[in-house]
Amino acid sequence: MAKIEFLNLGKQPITNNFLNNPKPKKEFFYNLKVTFDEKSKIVSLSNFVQPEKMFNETYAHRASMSKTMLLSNYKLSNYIKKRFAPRSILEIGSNDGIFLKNFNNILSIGVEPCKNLALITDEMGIKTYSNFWDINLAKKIVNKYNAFEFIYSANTISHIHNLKETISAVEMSLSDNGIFVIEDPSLLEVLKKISYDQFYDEHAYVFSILGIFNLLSETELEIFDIQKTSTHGGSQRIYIKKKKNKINISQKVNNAIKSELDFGMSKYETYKKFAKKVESSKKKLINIFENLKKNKKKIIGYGATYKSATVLNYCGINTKYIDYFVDTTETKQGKYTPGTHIPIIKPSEALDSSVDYAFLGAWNFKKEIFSKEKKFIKRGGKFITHVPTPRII
Ligand code: DWN
Repeated sequence: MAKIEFLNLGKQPITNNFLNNPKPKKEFFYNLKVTFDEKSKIVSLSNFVQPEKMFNETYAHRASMSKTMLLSNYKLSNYIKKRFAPRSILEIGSNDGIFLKNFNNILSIGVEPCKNLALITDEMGIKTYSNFWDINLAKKIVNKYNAFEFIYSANTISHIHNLKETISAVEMSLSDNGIFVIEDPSLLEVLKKISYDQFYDEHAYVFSILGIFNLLSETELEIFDIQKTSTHGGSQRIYIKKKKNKINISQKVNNAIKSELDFGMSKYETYKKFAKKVESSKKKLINIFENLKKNKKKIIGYGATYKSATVLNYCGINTKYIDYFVDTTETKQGKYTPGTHIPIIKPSEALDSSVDYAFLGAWNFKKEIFSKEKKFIKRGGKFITHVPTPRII
């Protein structure tokens, strides 16, 4: 059985490479292709980009920039306290502390390779290791603090290339009754929503439950519960325990696997069909931009997300179509989007009366954005989205 390529999204930049200059002398590009492994059912990028090129001290994404994410992390932390009452927590990929800051009364340790982010949580008083997660780091941390009762990792395990080592490092860091929770975008949702922008340099994997189930089958870990969440356009929270821990396994696990099998996610043809839909999505989106530009409409981008780099570069949407992007993240403001070199500005200057349309780079925060931009909507301003199908709203 083999790994088979099913999607080619063309030349793509490093999504974190927000540029200081609209005409950079040098910019790194790679060919973004996506592969299905017929044996493990895992979907991954065909070629991984060197981690140090992506995750370093210039990392721009701050999870706390959205009210939706702040609330979601607050609610989750309360739920974890109630359901598991852990006395120690390790977070792999702690970003700016959006999750760990809710646990100030118990031992909380962060792991965050991006030094600028690790500094933020260190300053909050949360001991943070600014390293990549691997066996050596796990050994070091466990030697110092013992095994953890709760390990959490949101939007990070899908970013780490060596899955087997990642899981072994978790196995050695988790106490026998410990709980490991991972949260990442759901592959089923990507296939349903044609949200092909979940594929980019950092997303080495987009996980199915099936893939994680197969990955864990050779380890001492197993899935015992699953929650679907609406964050990041449709994610899944997978609850994992050691096999020797006798917590009941929820029926939701079998149900989720059945839904994926019913959707055809164990078959290559399903992914090939998805690739055809991606091509058609590209044509439709370009058409929308072309028509609006013919009619001299002013279009801006809303949310200079990492995801949007895939759409913009794949569809060739650049300054010919979009005047600028607006983004609340200070470290992105004053810079230019990777590959397409569109200026990024701060919200106070963005949606003036000259703007007719805003392309939703942050389509996953549509609700939050719509409620914030009532004035723009009231005066006839419209949004463009490519999910689930390119259209004007
Ligand atoms: O996995 C990853 C996710 C969790 O975060 C990383 N690999 C990188 C990053 O991906 P992203 O950029 O696609 O994530 P978001 O959370 O969809 O980014 C939203 C962006 O939109 C932020 O830059 C903030 C911005 N934003 C805004 O300008 N106004 C967001 C909201 C809600 C707003 O009102």
